[in-house]
Amino acid sequence: MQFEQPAGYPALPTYRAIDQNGVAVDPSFEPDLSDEEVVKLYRDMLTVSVMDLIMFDAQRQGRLSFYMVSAGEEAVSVATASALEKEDVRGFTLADFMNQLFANHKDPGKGRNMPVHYGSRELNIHTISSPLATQLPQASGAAYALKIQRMQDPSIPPRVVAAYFGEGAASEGDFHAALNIAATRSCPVIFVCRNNGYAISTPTLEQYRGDGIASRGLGYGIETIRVDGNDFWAVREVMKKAREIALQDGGRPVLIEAMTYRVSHHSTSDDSFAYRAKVEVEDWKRRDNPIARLRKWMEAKGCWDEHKEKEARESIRRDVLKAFSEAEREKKPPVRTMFEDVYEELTPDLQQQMKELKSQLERYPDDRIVIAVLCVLSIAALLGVLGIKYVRTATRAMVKSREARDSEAQ
Ligand SMILES: Cc1ncc(C[n+]2csc(CCOP(=O)(O)OP(=O)(O)O)c2C)c(N)n1
Ligand SMILES: [Mg+2]
Repeated sequence: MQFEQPAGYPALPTYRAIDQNGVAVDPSFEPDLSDEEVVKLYRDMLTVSVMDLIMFDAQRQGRLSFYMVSAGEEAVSVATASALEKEDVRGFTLADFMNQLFANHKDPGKGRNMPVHYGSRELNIHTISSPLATQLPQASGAAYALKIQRMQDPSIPPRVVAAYFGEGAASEGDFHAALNIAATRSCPVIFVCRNNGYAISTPTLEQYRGDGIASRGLGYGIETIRVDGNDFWAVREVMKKAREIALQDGGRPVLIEAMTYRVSHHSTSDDSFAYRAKVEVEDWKRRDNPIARLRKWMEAKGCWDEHKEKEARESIRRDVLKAFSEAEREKKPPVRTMFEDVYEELTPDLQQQMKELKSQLERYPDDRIVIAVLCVLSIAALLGVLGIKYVRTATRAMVKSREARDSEAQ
């Protein structure tokens, strides 16, 4: 009799196509994109990163309530999406991002969700939801539906579901339920785990004792791969293959664990230097970064240089700022939409709540004015306090110097 020891098994390998210097390390790796196509995807990664910097600052200026950046993880999203079919997810524009962030009337969610909870019915993007891992059983269910649809009507083009989550979300029960049902029902779903080292303040060391998230896929009988998430080419190759596998034999689930590092704070509500050293982040930034890595590969190939980089960053910045100010100027959705779309007709209690909200808004037509007045009053009060203090100090000094003069004269 022998108990199996986790330590007796080697860690699952990590697939890489190019190294930190942009040099190919997989001898079988052949880029499948033209120079123009790679440049387009590189610009997509730059766009994410430029938009992140601008929107993080915009949150700090109070122009939106919340934001989350993707710094360090740009390759996972852009490269995986690039390997999906056009009909699946591609085509979400800067205007779409901004309309959601500013919760204006062009946001398909009608401003009812927190910023960064994007979604699009037209592009088959299920709206992001905050409760961790709830999307995973939904993804298995959606994939099962796609499978049955095709069984009933083979003329429907084959499609897969891609579900994204962090390694922290993989601690939820929903993760396990989703993998098990996808495996037993053979659903065409690709689970993409971004292992970025942290679940807000909890480092992976405190999240699990096994071999990351990938080892769990094998436990459920799912084809699994671990990939270097900072390697654009490796992630793209892996996702292409995963799509192929997911569509085999009428449907099969796949698990991808993309190893990366969360360079930024978790969100605008987090200060990561309260739980990790600045030097750790600086080290990562210097050592490896998905954007810098693809850039090195493109430069070595001769399709990119310093001048193009500068031009690209400037034009992306202009595009982001244009979309930003257009979305910020748009009207907000009507108040009534806050109460609609759950029931076919508004229930009496919802009608009552809507009436109360409307009367509050009529009483306080623009709470921003109230806040502005309060700010002015507090500044005035502060100046007043400082002023009184200054007058007191100056008076004391004058009295003292007069006393000194008088005593000298005496
Ligand atoms: C069910 C649930 N529990 C807790 C939270 C609070 N929460 C939001 S994000 C997060 C960490 C998620 O970490 P991870 O899945 O690794 O994703 P990352 O933020 O690193 O991309 C937590 C605990 C939540 N949103 N939902
Ligand atoms: Mg994480």
